[in-house]
Amino acid sequence: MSDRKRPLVIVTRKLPDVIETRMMELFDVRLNLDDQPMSRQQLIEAVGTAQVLVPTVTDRIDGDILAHAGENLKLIASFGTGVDHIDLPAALKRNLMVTNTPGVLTEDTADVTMALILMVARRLGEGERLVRRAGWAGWSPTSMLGQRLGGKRLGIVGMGRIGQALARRARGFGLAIHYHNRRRVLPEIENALEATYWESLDQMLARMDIISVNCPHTPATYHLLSARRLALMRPDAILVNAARGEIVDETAMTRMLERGNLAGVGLDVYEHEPAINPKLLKLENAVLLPHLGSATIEGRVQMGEKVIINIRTFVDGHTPPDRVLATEF
Ligand code: 8YV
Repeated sequence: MSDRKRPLVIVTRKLPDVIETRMMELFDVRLNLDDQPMSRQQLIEAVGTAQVLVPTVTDRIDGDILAHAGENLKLIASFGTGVDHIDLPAALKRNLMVTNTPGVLTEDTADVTMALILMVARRLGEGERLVRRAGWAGWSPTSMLGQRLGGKRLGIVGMGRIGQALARRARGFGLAIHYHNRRRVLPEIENALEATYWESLDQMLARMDIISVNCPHTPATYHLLSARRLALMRPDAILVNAARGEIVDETAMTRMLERGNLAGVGLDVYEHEPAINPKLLKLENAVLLPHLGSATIEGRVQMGEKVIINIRTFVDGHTPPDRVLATEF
């Protein structure tokens, strides 16, 4: 068995070179250089051998996989902030520590969320496609008119780090900030953002021009935007989601778009990633991105550094800084 300071660490996907090199220096590490996602069987073998597993959002670490965890496995140091791909109660039952990488992808994800809002409201994806297929006949006073952002109301569902970072950006575009959250945020944050709190999500949905989903996916937020709640939105409203696909009922949302009951959607995440509802692909008023929220070189390196710090702190016998508590989810 490897010594305590050089634990056997199995990484499920290719990480930035600089992170992999540092892991080689510090740990007895098994990398995945060709970046092929691991099969269930490979994941079972990995949890049966490793002391530390480093998964990503594309690995489903469910109870069945964890039932194969070997005695050596002590830590799941996930590369990413969301932990909905890990069965936390099952991990807790096996006394496994779970860590994530919060904070370092906040600004990047807020940037992409703001970009989605702009793309949908101003029809930028549609315009780009028009130019590429040589369909642009030249400027016209009345073609491709979108909606002005300034003066509209943005309702943020989930006012955590990313929700607040989005609010700061949105204010610069002249949007009024509204939000719904499990807990009301501190008065100084509300004041700085001039944000209006809605205890009732239903009431907020019915009154906003734009809704942005920025909460984590947990059993409590699965289909939070259900068919019933989506139907409360105004037909001229826009919905964007850069959090998790499972929070929105994708089938109901697609039907509403098809019927003109929603003006447009901007999505960076999907209910059954990487599969996308084929009907969405046909809709001009849907902006579809491939889960790019945290996809910056700087962000991915910082995420890797957090993974290393969590592992090192843990093997040194301390509580890692980004310990995930099952009670928070
Ligand atoms: C990450 C994300 O890239 O961190 C998250 O929760 O959704 C993404 O931006 C991904 O999770 C990496 O595992």
